[in-house]
Amino acid sequence: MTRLTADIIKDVPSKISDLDHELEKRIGMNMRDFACYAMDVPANGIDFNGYDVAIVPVTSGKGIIGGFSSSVAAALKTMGMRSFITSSCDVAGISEAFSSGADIIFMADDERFIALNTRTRSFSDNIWSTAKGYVTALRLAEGGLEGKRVLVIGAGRVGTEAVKILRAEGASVDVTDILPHKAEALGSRYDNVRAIRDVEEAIRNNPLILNASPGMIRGDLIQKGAVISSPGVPYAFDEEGERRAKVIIHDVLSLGVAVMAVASICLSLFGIPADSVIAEKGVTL
Ligand code: PYL
Repeated sequence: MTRLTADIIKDVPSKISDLDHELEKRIGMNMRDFACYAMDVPANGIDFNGYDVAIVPVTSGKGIIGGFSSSVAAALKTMGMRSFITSSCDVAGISEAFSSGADIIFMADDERFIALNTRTRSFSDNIWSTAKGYVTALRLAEGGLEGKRVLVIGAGRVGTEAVKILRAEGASVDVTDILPHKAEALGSRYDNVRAIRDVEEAIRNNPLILNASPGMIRGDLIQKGAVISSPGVPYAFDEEGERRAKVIIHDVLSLGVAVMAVASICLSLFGIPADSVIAEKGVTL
């Protein structure tokens, strides 16, 4: 997964309500209701205001990303949760979150970004939640994925989870990656999944695309009326692509965070990472 930069996320806190309104305009749901929909939770099934959520800055590895914690906090606040950023980082920050009675703790190092529910000891993961959110957005924009073929660009961690979730929704998947062996591994592991080497041909032939890659996508390859769901960072499309596509769904962090928040609340799997369980078993709530 591409590491975010302060520059990529600099506008998230100030633009979060615009994103929420944009989402509502495009798919008829705000971020909170969309995340509930993605997790099969009744829209009014969670009292979001009843949750104190801590975000703990983590200094390990490549260190803190300027604006990351405040972007997460802004997304959660937009959902109606009481979010705060701990004044301490790392273990001190986790202990601060616990002693302040946080119900959920969001924290990310360079490997994983999780939301740990201190009440139920379940946790959700950003990789799976992002894939779940963007497959759901594609389904909504397309009006259903059962029996359809979807092109997944990028067989990294988000793309791989998206392949699993798309299959669980009854779609057939073409998957391509700059490293062909990664797509071929998925093609040989799952039926209804084909590894495609020629990405340009694949984009020309597929009107349904989930882009989970960090690369730019040439607009002249995109079919007119294509429906594109794109968690890939940075934003991958040029003006021609925006002209041709019917819709391109993209944001840099908030949709995944919103699904993480709902997934951490509604999952009570004791210490089992929701991503590996749900994606494999297609567990519905
Ligand atoms: C979770 C994001 C989504 C895309 N790439 C992932 C990423 O950038 N991960 C690294 C997050 C590091 C956060 C840093 C901090 O500010 O607490 N440890």
